[in-house]
Amino acid sequence: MHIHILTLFPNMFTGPFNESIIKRAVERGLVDISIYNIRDCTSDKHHIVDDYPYGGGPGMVLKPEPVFETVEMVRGERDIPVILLTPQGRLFNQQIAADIAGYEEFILICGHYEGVDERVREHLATDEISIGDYVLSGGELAAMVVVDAVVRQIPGVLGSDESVGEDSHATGLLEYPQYTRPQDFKGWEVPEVLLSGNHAEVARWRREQSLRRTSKRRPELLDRAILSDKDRVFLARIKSEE
Ligand code: 6GU
Repeated sequence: MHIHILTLFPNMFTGPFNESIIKRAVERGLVDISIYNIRDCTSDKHHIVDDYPYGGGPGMVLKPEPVFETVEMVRGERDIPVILLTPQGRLFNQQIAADIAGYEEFILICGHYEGVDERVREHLATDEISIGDYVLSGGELAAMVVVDAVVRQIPGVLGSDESVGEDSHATGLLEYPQYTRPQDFKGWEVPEVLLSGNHAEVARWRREQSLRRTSKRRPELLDRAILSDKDRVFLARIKSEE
C-alpha cells in the first residue's frame, strides 16, 4: 500500500510514523508513506498557501492552486482516492478503516487554518472524513489516526499474537477485560475463571463481559453487532436484572 499525505506541517508526522506498528510495517515493505509539503507547490515568490475569505469573516482559507498542484503531481495519470480530512466529513470508524485498508494507494489532504477552498472539496476530493465531533487545529492529527487504524488492518502488519480480530470494535462489541500478572495486585484479584485453564469457560466469560460492557457503555453498538441466539438470551437476562 502507498499512502500519500499532503500537509503544511510535514514535521508533525516524523514522531508517530517512526515508532511501533507503523514503523515496522514500513520497514517490512508492507506500506510506503510519502509526505508532501503543500507549500512546495506554490509558484509565487512568497510561497503563499492561504488567503482572506471572499465575503469577509475571520481566519484564512487554504488556496486551491497549491493543493490541486500537489495532488496532480502525486497522482499523475493514476486514478486514486483523494480523502480530505475535515470536521465536516463522514465520521470515521472501524468499517471505513477496513474499506480504506483495501486500497492499493490513496491520498490524504490535511486541511488547515479555518478552512479549505470549497473547490478542493467539490472537484478534487473523492471522500471527506472526520475523526470525531470536536475541532482540531488541522487535519494532521486526524491523518495520523486514519493511517494508524488503516495500517494495522493490512494483512501481515500485526503478528499473530497481536491479532486484530478481538479488538474493541473489530467484533462490533467492546473488548472484554484483560489481566496479566500479578494474580493479586494490592488485594485486587484476577477473576478466577481466567486461571481455570478451561478454554470454553474463558471464552464464554469473555463474550459475556463484552456484551455486558457494550450494553452498559455503548448500547447503540448492539444494533449492528453480529449476535448469536445465546448472546441475545444473555442480553435479555442482564437487562431484566437492571
Ligand atoms: Cl479531520 N480535521 C479537523 N481540523 N478537525 C477535526 C477533524 C478533522 N476530525 C475531527 N475534528
